[in-house]
Amino acid sequence: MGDKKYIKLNPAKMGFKFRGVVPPKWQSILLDALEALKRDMGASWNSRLLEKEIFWLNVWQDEDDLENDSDIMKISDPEIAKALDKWCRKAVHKYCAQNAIIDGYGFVVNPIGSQPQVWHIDYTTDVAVVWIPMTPFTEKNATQYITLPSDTPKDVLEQVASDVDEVDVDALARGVDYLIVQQVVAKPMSVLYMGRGTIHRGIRNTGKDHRVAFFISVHFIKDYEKNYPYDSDSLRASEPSIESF
Ligand SMILES: O=C(O)CCC(=O)C(=O)O
Ligand SMILES: [Fe+2]
Repeated sequence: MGDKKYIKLNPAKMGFKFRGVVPPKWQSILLDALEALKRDMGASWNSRLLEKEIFWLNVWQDEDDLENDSDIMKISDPEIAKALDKWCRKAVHKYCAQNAIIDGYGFVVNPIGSQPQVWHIDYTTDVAVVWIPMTPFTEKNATQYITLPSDTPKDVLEQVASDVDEVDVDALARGVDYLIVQQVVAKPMSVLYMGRGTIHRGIRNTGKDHRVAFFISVHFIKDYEKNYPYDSDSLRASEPSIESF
């Protein structure tokens, strides 16, 4: 199957799907990994929470997606790191659409009192994410997302694809008859698959707990340099110096 099949945003792929619950044996790996990471972080875990911004702890990322090694929070316990890595690769096979290529995994934390995010698509139009709540996803802390009608005009989809880091939802709404905004509410250890190109955002956490999720991100295009049709700057969007422009 050629890469070209995947390049456009496709409303049919957008949205979240519940894929079941993490088997108990693997739940303990995720819990151990989070505890190990917090231990490794020491005081910086709390200082990150106090910044009240949603933050990512990338435990592993594919070399091609890495701008800078310091973005990675390696788990220092090798047993835990190895078990987690093994499970993530199995999970991609089990929970993602066919031919998914793993990009990275780690945790996303939404601290109490955080700032809401802008609507966006993660990295590129070709990326899907498995989300696993480590703490409850509630109406007060969990991800919102948008699904679009199957007949959404091509130019409207292209407009969204042209700037995945910030989606103008007002403009989007003007270009379609309707769109649907939904929110995930789910128990810890639920497996939620966010399809390719899903427009979504983290909300302000008005709950009583810091919300923690595990994520595994995947993509499908094999050769981005050759086959990704949009501005490849978006591939480097995680680099803070670019984000701030
Ligand atoms: O934490 C969330 O609910 C979503 C976070 C997110 O989408 C992001 O940081 O890219
Ligand atoms: Fe996101």
